Amino acid sequence: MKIAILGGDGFVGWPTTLHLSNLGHEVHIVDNLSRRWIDTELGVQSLTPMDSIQERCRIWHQETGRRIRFHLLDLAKEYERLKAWLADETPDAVIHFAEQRAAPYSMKSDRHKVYTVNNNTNATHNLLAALVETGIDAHLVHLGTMGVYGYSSVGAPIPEGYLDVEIDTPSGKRSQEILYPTKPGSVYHMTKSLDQILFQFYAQNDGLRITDLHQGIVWGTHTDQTRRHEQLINRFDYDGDYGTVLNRFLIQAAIGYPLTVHGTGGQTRAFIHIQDSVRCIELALGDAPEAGDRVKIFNQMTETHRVRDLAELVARLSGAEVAYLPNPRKEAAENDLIVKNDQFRALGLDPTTLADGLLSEVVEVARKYAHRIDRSRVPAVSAWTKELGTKVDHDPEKKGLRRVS
Ligand code: NAD
Ligand code: USQ
Repeated sequence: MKIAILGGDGFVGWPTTLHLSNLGHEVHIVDNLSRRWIDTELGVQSLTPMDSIQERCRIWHQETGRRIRFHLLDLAKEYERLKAWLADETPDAVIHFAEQRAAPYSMKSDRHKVYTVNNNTNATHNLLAALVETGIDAHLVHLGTMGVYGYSSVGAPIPEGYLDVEIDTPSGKRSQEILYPTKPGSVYHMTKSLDQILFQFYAQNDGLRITDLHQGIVWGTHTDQTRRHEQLINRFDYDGDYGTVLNRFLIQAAIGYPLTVHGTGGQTRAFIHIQDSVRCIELALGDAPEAGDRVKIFNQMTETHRVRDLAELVARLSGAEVAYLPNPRKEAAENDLIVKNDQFRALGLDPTTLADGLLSEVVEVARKYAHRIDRSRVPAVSAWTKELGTKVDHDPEKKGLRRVS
């Protein structure tokens, strides 16, 4: 297949690119490199040293003889170029990762909220409009999030996107299938909820073939392909905005930094290892909907964990301290989470779990590159409300704040 990977320079996009190229597909990356610019804005860098995207593609070619093409294009701002590119290249599938994906970054300030909504909503809508206009019959696979469902404990498993409801009508009860109600917890997660509606409309109105993957928190760093050469290494975010919880705990353990649990750590979240994430995308590509079908929605996660249990697990493995900090986010202090992931299991996904020894692999990577870590960038300082931001200090290394379990 000829596959366009929008956002292919990112944390999930790059290993997906290599995985699909390795399987023999013709892969094209489209990216505006905004994620690299955001690192500059925030004054942080990936834990792992990343080469330019052109150099990464050159190394892959040298290693495997396979070519990956890179195209510098902003999906949100360059509609006409995007349309022309799709018309010229006519990919069989388009994988859409190209959005601003950090909840804390999206809540940093009004400017960051506006940027995240403009970037994500325009990127998705421009892509949909261009697919219709060019008339190419590409399967669109979007990386959505488990976070669209929200984190209230409903006591029932979260289905894969759709919910059957019964409505009382004057002529009796009628059943209807609806999109599972959204309850986003950040401006970023809200944009993913908006994406869902855009997909629903374009699938029903124009017959676009769309798969939306509601992914949990991705952890780990290496995949089989990024291990092949030092310069193919994946990015690894550890800072308070882009670092996600388990990867943060693992690098914190590696550098002797207290594990930064927000609040009581009672938040339960869905997780998936990066190797499984790329495999799921491969499986979704092979299971495309037909024109006229509803949007196909998968829950792309393999296990759920409570944040404090993860911290305790990492502390046991590494001897790290655990710091319970004031929570900069507005979120439920405690929630349960049961998620259905039957579709990927039926397609053959064999989950990699936390127990598979990969936790120590991340700690080793972090130890190797520990000299690149700026400890002052570890605290999560983006607050969901002004009140949460000004009242508390989130740095566990500051004297008097640390409460160790
Ligand atoms: P990332 O920030 O590392 O990568 C996103 C890539 O998209 C970057 O290379 C960025 O430069 C590019 N991009 C952003 N806006 C663009 C635009 N307007 N035009 C062109 N390129 C643009 O993010 P990631 O962690 O790889 O996540 C990829 C996708 O998966 C995101 O959509 C995210 O919402 C979703 N997701 C990620 C996780 C996770 O834990 N990382 C979990 C669930 C879902
Ligand atoms: N948390 C801590 N300590 C930390 C960092 C986070 O306790 O140092 C807590 C947060 O308060 C939150 C939970 O851990 O309760 C998860 O936070 P996170 O930053 O790991 O994940 P989140 O903000 O939800 O976002 C990440 C990705 C996003 C993706 C989402 C999937 O950045 O792109 O959509 O995971 S999900 O969480 O399933 O919605």
